[in-house]
Amino acid sequence: MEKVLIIGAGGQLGSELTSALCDQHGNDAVIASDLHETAKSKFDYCRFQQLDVMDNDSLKKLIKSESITQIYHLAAVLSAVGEKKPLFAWQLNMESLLSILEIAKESNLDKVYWPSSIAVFGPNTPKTNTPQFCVKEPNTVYGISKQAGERWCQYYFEKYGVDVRSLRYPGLIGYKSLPGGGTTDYAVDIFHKAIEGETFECFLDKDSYLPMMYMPDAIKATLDIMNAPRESVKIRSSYNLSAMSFSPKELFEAIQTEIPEFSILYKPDFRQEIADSWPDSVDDSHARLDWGWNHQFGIKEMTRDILVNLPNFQF
Ligand code: AKB
Repeated sequence: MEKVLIIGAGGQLGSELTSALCDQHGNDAVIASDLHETAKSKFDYCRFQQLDVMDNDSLKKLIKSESITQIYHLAAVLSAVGEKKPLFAWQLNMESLLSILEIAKESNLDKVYWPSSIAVFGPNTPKTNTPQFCVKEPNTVYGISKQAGERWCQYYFEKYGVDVRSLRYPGLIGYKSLPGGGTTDYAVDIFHKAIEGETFECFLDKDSYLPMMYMPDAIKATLDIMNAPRESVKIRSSYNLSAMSFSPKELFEAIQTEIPEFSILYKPDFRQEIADSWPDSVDDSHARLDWGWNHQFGIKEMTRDILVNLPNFQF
């Protein structure tokens, strides 16, 4: 029987992935963990353990005492916060990954999941339909840590057989929890302002195209790659993953179709430079070919789904 530990479960992705993993493995087979004890309130359906991923002894003890077989390591400092606290971001993002890879090697864990990001790409990367294999040269600390992390994942797979799997997520958009500290966060915040009847101040320029994905697609992709046979997962750094690309103006217009009185102001800040260094769109044909990835949501379907569900959601 699998026993699954989610690290950083209280975050945007973890909050939704945890319940999907409970559906798959059963509530008793999943432990949600987070640095913040307050995250516990999100997990009344499964076990919760307060855990600092940088506390190696506690991490090892938990994995041993609970006979953990799979880890989803989601704790990270994202791009915008990373630029404010570069050394902290590097330390957290790298040390936590390395200690989990070491534990996976020593304890023969079945599988490890670790998210990468479109942030691995940089200003010298081809911007449109960015290929899986190309020049990267990220210029944010977050991107540098994700690129280095990808190399370590591949290294641990090749040298020690650690079955680590990874996706380069685009900006993730969900309505069930708020994101924290990313450059693509505007695409979540905008829905809250639209529902509240407020003008939205966008920190990116109206034409900043970025790859994006609705959360149900991100959850599906994560489960799909983790459930794929070992030999189908041919890329052991991280897979490009794509669903849609849009600009703030296009998202605003999609929302305005449903809420005609909605208004927006564009006030680009330091995050504009980060967005400018990332691709407009990515080519995810390897994921589609190797383990059958297919997305479901485009901008229209996502916008309607969020606007129907968001007002009923209790945070
Ligand atoms: C961020 O904006 O930092 C993240 C990401 C694209 O990885 N959402």
